[in-house]
This record gives sequence, C-alpha cells and structure tokens, in this order.
Amino acid sequence: MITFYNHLHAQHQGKLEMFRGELVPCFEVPARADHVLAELQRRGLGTVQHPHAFDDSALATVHSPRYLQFLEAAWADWVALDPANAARDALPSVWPIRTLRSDIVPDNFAARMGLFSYDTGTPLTAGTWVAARAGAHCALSAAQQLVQGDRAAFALSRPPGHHAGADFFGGYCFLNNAALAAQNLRDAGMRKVAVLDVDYHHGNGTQAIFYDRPDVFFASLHGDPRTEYPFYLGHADETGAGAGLGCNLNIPLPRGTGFAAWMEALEHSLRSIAAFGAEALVVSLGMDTFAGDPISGFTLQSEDYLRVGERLAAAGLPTVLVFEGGYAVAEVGVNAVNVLEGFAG
Ligand code: FKS
Ligand code: ZN
Repeated sequence: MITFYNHLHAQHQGKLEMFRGELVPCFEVPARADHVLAELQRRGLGTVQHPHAFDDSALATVHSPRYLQFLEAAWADWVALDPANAARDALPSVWPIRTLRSDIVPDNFAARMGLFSYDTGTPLTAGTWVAARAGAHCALSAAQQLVQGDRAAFALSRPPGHHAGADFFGGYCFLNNAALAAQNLRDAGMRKVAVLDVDYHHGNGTQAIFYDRPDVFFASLHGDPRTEYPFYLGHADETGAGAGLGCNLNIPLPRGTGFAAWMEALEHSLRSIAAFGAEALVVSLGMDTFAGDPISGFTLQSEDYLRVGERLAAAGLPTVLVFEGGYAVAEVGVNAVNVLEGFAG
C-alpha cells in the first residue's frame, strides 16, 4: 500500500507539556514518525510519497473558519505579544467553561488560545500550522488514493488528529486527519463511511464531528474515560444524536486490558461497521495500546499488531490508515508496520 508521509512533521516540535503541576518534556516527539518511516523502508512495504497539495478550503470541510483563521495566525500573534515568545511554545491557561461565553472571539491572545483548546498538554509551536496542514494533506491524499481504486493507503503523519474537534485543539492534536479523510470519501461519493478508532485514547474530536450524522459511523475502543484521558467523552451510552442516533459506538475498556479482550472489542466494532453498511473504512491507528507505552494502560505485544492488521483487512473495505498516538518511541515503528504488514497479508 502507498504511504503518504508528512515530510514537514518535524516542524511541529513541542518542548514542554503541563503534567501534575510541572512542565515536562513532550511525549509526542518527531522521532515517533521517523521510526515508522525507517521501519517501512527497512521492510520495503510499498512506496512512500509526499502528500498532494490541497486548498485550505479542504480543511474547512471539517473545521470552522474561525478556528482555521486562529490556527494559521496563532504563532505570529504569540510572538507579536513579546518577541521573547519566539523561544517558547504557547500553552493555554484560561477557558470558557460552562456559564462563560464562547460565541465571541476575544482580541486577547491567551483568551483565544483557551477558546479553541481544552488542555495544557498541547503546545502550539512555530511550525505547528505548517506541519498539521501537511499532515491533513496526507490524510486527504490517502483518501483520494481509495477514490482512485486502491485497496488501502497509509497517512504517516504527526501531530496526530483524533482529539481535534471542528473548532478546538487538544490531546496533541490540531487538525482531525481521520475526520478529513472520512469527509473526503463522502464528498467523493461514497455513501457510508466508518471511522474505527483503535488508539488507547477515545477520539473525542472525531466523535463530536460526526455525532449527529447518519452517513459516518464512529466506533472506538479505548481506555475507560472514568480514569483515562480525555475523561469527558467516550462512554458506552454515547450512541449518536438526531439523525446520527445509532451511528456511534464506544467500547471503554479498563486499564490493564490485554489482547484477547481488546480483540473481542475490535470484533464487535467491525461487526457494527459491517451492519451499518460502510463502503469505506478510516482507521485512527494509535499504537499506544502497546504494553510498553509510557502513558497508557493496555498490554498488547508487538506480534499482536500483525493479527490486528489481518483482522482489519478481513473487513474487506477500502481502508485509509491514519497514524495517531504511540509513545514507546523505540517500538512504535515495528508495531505500526506490523499492522500494515498484517493488513497487506
Ligand atoms: C500524560 C497525560 C495524558 C494527554 C494524552 C494525549 C493522547 C494523544 C493521543 C493521540 F493519538 F492523539 F496522539 N495527556 N502525561 O495518543 O490520543
Ligand atoms: Zn492515544
């Protein structure tokens, strides 16, 4: 299968994220994608290409105009506050929680950061916009590849995307790559598309984007939000709204879940996707279900990912795979490429 590699990914390089009252080095580092690329090339698994170019209007199929305007200008606005800011990343510090207004975009930069975000773990850096946009183009290019008749394509990019909503960033994510791919497939005429999110963390952004839609099914297996990030979404009773009722499936699993139970949840998800009648599949491929992941709590082993790839392929659908999380940096290449190899059969 073809891989669209975000050759600009390293332009997004966060320094520090807030964790337990102090700033700690970011977990979401450029080396993650480098390892996946190196392993892909080592095994000679398909060709690697840069993404195609797209108009910024392509991003507006999922994201709001005011959010895109904010994101594109954010770094310049941050440095305009104080030239010394060029040496440090921007993190939000104030948010419009319930009872505060989010309809008015403030002039104050810190206030705008808070309006368009939901955590302090996602630094905005000098190259964030350039890197995230090229990453979105990888996902869109992969979707186009399916439209042209390919069985599968891989978007190898960072920053990841599944926590980003129509108008907010968070969870290391800025633009929702998987949602953009799914929407692109819909716009190309595929009547029903499914997004399957196998990252350790619930894909709250993707869920929110499609929650009231009958044409895009969202299924996710993830750490139970009662204890795991992103905490405020991802419960089993979230089944969709309005015309999208019945088109959302969450399978929260306890910390410590191993491969057998995880695989049962994957089976359940894929059966629901088949029953929905999806014509194409977008997989949010997070590798943080790995036992060695430093911020997650499942116990999958490297060999298990071959089985995961096989099972995804057995769904028999044209499939876009989108790289998401995975922080065991030394193993993330082997694990991700195991999925691709299992898929390719
Ligand atoms: C660790 C606290 C957890 C946020 C975790 C974000 C997870 C991101 C992800 C993605 F796929 F988006 F990258 N902080 N100190 O893995 O879901
Ligand atoms: Zn994750």
